[in-house]
Amino acid sequence: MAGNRTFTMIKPDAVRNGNIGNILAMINQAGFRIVAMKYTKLSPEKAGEFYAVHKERPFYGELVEFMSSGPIVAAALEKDNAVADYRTLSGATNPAEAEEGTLRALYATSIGENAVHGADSDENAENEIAFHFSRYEQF
Ligand code: 3AN
Repeated sequence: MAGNRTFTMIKPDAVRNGNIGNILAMINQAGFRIVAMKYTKLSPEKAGEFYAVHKERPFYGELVEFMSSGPIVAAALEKDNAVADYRTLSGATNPAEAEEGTLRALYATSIGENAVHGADSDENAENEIAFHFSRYEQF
């Protein structure tokens, strides 16, 4: 059965470019309910821990540096089929390949600075939500 929660971050590039409001509006219009949300900044240590699965990838250092370069918005979202539907709303990792009208087609600038993160499985969504939010911050 498809899970009903996913985890997203509005990344430092989208925050710097003034797109928090536009992205949250699209998230709401797509039918997601906000379960938890915070405006925060990841330390390099926290960003490294969050992306530990990518440790061996050549872009890991760049990714950690970018994700800790400025504030982000972290949020837990609820909807039927949340993980897959949020990845559809986000578009391809590389904005050049992202479908028209998706968050990344509209707001991402490159494969590294690609506006939003979206969990890639129900299990990772739960872990990522728990990484950022206590039980008392989820409504
Ligand atoms: P997605 O975020 O679409 O699930 P992943 O899991 O392949 O994509 O990559 C995680 C993050 O790593 C991406 N959001 C992107 O910021 C970064 N990334 C992926 N591929 C590259 C790359 N070739 N160069 C720089 N950064 C990358």
